[in-house]
Amino acid sequence: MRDEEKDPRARPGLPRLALGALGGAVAGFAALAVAESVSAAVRPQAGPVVAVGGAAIDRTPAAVKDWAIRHFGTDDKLVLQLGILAVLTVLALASGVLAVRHRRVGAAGVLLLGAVGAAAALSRPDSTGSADALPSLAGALAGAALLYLLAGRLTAPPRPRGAPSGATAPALEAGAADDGDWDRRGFVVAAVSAAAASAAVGVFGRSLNGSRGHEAVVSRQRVVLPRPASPARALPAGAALQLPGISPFVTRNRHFYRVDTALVVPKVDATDWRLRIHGRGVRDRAVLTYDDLLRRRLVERDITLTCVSNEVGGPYVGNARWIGVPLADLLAEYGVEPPSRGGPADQLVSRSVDGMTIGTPVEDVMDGRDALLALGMNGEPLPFEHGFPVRMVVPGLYGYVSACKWIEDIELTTFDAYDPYWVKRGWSRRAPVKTESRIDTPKPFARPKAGTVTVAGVAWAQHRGIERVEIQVDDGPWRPARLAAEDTRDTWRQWWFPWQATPGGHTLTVRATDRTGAVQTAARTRTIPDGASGRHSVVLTVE
Ligand SMILES: Nc1nc2c(c(=O)[nH]1)N[C@H]1C(S)=C(S)[C@@H](COP(=O)(O)O)O[C@H]1N2
Ligand SMILES: [Mo]
Repeated sequence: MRDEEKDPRARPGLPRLALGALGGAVAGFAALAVAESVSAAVRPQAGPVVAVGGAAIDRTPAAVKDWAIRHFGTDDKLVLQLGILAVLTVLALASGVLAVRHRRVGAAGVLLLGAVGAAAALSRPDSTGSADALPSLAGALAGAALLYLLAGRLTAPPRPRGAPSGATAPALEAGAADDGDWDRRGFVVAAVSAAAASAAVGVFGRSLNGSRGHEAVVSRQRVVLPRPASPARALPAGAALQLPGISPFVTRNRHFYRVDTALVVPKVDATDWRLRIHGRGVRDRAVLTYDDLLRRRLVERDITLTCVSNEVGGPYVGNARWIGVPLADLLAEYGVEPPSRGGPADQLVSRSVDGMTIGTPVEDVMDGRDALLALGMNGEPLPFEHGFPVRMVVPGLYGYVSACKWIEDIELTTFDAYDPYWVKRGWSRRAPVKTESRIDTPKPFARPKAGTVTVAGVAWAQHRGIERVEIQVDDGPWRPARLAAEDTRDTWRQWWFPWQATPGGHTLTVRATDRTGAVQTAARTRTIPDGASGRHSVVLTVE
C-alpha cells in the first residue's frame, strides 16, 4: 500500500502537476517559436496564430465583429491575437498536466493543436499551397517532442521491485519528497534550457519575419508617381479651416483610419504585382503590371472614404488626395459596358492578395464618377496599410463595397451570381454612404467657459455633396452652422458654429442636409447592414 503511494505512476501530487503544467507551457512556447521561424521561411501569414486568427475573423458573426471594432477599434486585431495566445496557454498547461500521467497523450495534445493551426493555414483564402501547413506542423512536432522529454523527467523509471525508495539513484532523490521518485532538478534544468533555446529561436524567427517583404519595401521606395494628367483642382479658398479641435480637411496618411481583416499587412512587391481583369462582357482578358498603370493617364482627386462600421460620431472616415487610373476608362477599353447600356455584368468583384472580395455596382463605377485604381495617397505611393501597390476608391460608396486594398483581380459578374466576403456575413450588397455629420469640438463632457464657444466638425455625403449643416442646442431651434467652402461633392465639408454658451449643462446636436435636399435622419440604426444613421450629440457643462 505504502509502496503504491510512492510509485511515480501513482496519482501525482500538486507540485508534480504544477511542474507538468510548466512543462506544457514551455512546450507550447517552443512550438510557437519554431512555428514563427518556419513561417518566416514560408509566409508570415502561415504562422499558427495569424492563421487561426484569420480563420476566427472570417467566422466571427457580423455583430461580434462590429462590436469588436466598436470597443477595440484598430486594436481589435491585437485583442484577438492576445485571446488566441490565452486559449493556447490554457491548452498547453492542460497538455502538460495530462503528460504527467500519460506522456503520449499529453504530447498528442500538442500535436492536435498543431493540426488545428495547419488546417487553419491551409484553409485561408490566401493560402499558397501545402507549405502553409509547415509552420504549425514543425512547431507542433518540436513542442510534442519537448513535452514528451520533459514529462519523462517527471516520471522516474520504475524502481526494481521491492527496492526501498532510499536506494534509488541520487538524481532521483531530489523529487522524492513529493509523491514518487522523479527527477525534479533534471526537469527544471531541462525546462529552463528549453525555454531559453525557444526564446532564442523565437527572436531569430521574429527578425527573419521582420526582414521579409524587403523587396516590397524597395519596390515602393523606387516608385516615382508621374505628374497626373488631370490634377486635382486647387483647394478653393476657405475649404480647409484650421480651427482648434476640428478634423483637418486632408487626413494625413498616418492618421488615416485603417479597417481590414489582415493580421499581417500584405507586403506586395510592385515589380511582380499583376492585375487581372476578366469575366462577363470582358472582350480580352487583361493582365496589367504596375508600370502599365503608371504609363496610363493618371488623375488626382480628393475623395473622402468612410467605413460602414463607423458609428454616428465615430472615427472611421478620412479624406485624402488620391492619384490613380480612372477605372471606367480601363474597363471600357476591355469592352465592359454598364448595365444601363446593355452590359451583362452588374457587379464588379475585386479580389485582394489576402483573399478579400469586395463587390461594387458596375453602374456606379461607370456613371462618370471618379472611380479610381489608386496608386498614390496624399503625394506618396499608397502606404502598405492602405493597399500598396494598388487599391480601388469609389466616391460615394462605403469601403467594404468599393475600396479593395492590395487588389489583384477584377471580375465582372452579377449580384445574382456571387456574394462577396461581407455580404456573406450579413451586410448589404449595395451600400451608398449615408449623409452624416460629426461634432469634433467641444468633446463630450467638456467644461468650456461661458461666452462664445466655437462648435466645429465635419459633414459628409459623398457624391451628393453637403448643402447645409445645422446645430441645435438642447431643445432649441435648428440654427445654421457656417460651412467651409466646398472642395468637391466627393469630399467632406468642415463647418463651425459660434455658440453663445450660457452656464449649465447642455446638449449640442448636429444635422446635415445633402445636395439632394435630404436631411440627415434622426432615426438611429446600427451599422449593420448598410451603415449607421442618426444624429451626433455632445453633452457638456458650461462653467
Ligand atoms: N484587402 C482588403 N481591402 C479592404 C478591406 C479589407 O479587409 N481587406 N476592408 C475594406 C473596408 S471595410 C474599408 S472601410 C476600407 C478601409 O480602407 P483604409 O484602411 O485604407 O482606411 O478598405 C476596404 N478594403
Ligand atoms: Mo469598412
